[in-house]
Amino acid sequence: METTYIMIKPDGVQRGLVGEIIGRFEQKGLKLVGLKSMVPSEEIAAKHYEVHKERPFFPGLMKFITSGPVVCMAWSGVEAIKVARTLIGPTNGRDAAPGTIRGDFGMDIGYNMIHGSDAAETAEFELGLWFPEGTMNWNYETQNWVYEG
Ligand code: IDP
Ligand code: MG
Repeated sequence: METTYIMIKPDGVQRGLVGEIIGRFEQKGLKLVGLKSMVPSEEIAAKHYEVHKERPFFPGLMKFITSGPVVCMAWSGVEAIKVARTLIGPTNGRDAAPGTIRGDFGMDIGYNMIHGSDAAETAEFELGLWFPEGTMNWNYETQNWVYEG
């Protein structure tokens, strides 16, 4: 079991896609272990995107991410990090296949509606950053019908 950090970005909230996006993770069979909404501070946004700080798009990315509410989520499951990235699709919505979130709803590289951790170490870092209070431990009864073994 893995837990991944997923975040609906301000464009996803502004466009009324919160329910649609959460529904896709839920229907896939992932388990929701954290959910909240906030307007990110400059500080948390800069830490989250620290790896991109030298990139030309960084100032625009900071302005975008701090511009309004985001929805912060933690989802668990077998290989949850990879599964979530597959549901999300590639960075540029114009390259993303139909059926993926970015492929179905996006036309842009920056405004791509959603973030998903890309590896185990980044998931751990991002979950600690956005959910310092920790995530929920609950008995997901449906799991017995999602996984055979
Ligand atoms: P990812 O979200 O698919 O993992 P990253 O390369 O990690 O993509 O980039 C982080 C975020 O920075 C992207 O989701 C997107 O919002 C933004 N971004 C990445 N590349 C560009 C770009 O070339 N122009 C504008 N924004 C970008
Ligand atoms: Mg990334």
